[in-house]
Amino acid sequence: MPLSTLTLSTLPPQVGIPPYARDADAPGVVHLGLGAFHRAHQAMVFDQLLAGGDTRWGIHGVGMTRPDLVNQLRAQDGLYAVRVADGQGVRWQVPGALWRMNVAATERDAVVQAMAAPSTRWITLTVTEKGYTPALGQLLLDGLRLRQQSGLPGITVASCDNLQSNGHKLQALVKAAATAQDAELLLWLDTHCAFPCSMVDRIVPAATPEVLAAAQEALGVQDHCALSTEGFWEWVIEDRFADPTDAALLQSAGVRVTGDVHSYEEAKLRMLNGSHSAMALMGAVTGRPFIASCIGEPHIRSFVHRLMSREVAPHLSRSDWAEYRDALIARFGNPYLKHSVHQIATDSSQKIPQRWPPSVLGQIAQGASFEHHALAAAVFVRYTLGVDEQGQAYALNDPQAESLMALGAAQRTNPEACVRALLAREDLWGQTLPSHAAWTARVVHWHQVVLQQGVDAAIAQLLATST
Ligand code: CS2
Repeated sequence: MPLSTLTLSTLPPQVGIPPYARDADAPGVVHLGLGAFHRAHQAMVFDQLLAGGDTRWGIHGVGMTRPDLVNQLRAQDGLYAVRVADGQGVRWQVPGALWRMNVAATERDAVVQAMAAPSTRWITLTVTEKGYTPALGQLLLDGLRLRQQSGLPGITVASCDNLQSNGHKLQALVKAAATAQDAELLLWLDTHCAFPCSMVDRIVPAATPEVLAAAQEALGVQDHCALSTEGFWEWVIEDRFADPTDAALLQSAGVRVTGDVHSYEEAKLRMLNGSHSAMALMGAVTGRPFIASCIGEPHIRSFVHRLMSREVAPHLSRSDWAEYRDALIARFGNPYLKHSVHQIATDSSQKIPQRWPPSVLGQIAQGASFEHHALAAAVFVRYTLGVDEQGQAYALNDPQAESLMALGAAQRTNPEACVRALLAREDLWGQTLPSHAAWTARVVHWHQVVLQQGVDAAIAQLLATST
């Protein structure tokens, strides 16, 4: 018997279950992007609000492309277990906030209707960096147009992806989908809808067979959608809501509502995500499977510590960065999180621009060293070979995979030209770095060391210097 409404009452008493009716009301939130992150982060915040008696936070979840996940969740009535585990302990919880589900690719009309449902008050999004396409803008605009035409109130549309100024980017994307006939709709969007920026944080790896087996053991029933995460979570959101009373409600559930999301966003993108990408690429090339296996190596731990302290922190507006750094290093080492380096290396072409260039440019402006980022960039170039240092082949899972591999293929025969070609790409590095001779020279240098002596030796060499 799988986990479902029917089997919920059979779960052992130590498993947390929703203490509220899950079918009495219509969902108040439409969420786009039903991946692991949302289900173990926001869905658990909304679960708390529902548990507090506010029935407006049920989720109409939308998988963007994958019918398999939505089908599995439907078969379990939107229920799944989350293992929350770290040095503080291990507990299992079944959040109950996911009430309805659709797939945008095959059930677009149902998604548009959901956005325009009278009960809907929020649209939230975790569609990943590459999801911010004109098609997404059009989907949202169609839903919002239907709302406006039906005379319904405006809503809050909150991007929760790892993009700087995500709310502004989303608002611009939605508006860009409008045509000359939409003047009234645009006015309505500006006056009645809110697009707050937000920073979300919780490490939620894609589920592994080990987690599914642990779920079966803990629940006594099968759960095909179980997830594993850490105790830590953070959601910082700009105080800009269609319904201003939502601010206090979210705060009551532990969300930080502030006028200054920017300092949290930049610290998280460059410290956490920036280190993640560097470790993921190092792990992929050296054959270390998980982030915990990387940070468990003293030389990689020192590299990450120095990357954050010397090259990222000087440009952050958040002043408590030293505690933040130490907390991150502890989180990366969480042994319960089997966070695959290849999962994080996925879509690197879309992630690097947010994560590395701002710190490199900051260092350049101060005449300071950017060696750690240069080494990380060199490892990225090495990663495009598609084979690790043990000779094991791996796939590049990236919308730019083909062009990256085509450029990277020449690195054994003509390494310098290959690095130059990859560093010339403005879509990855922005407008300034591609023409920065010293940056290019240092990446070329580290790439040579990586090719000739391997990633570990390159890291050791960098650590032996004081830069
Ligand atoms: C990771 C993030 O996959 C990745 O790119 O860096 O998913 C990271 O785990 C989250 O942003 C943590 O909040």
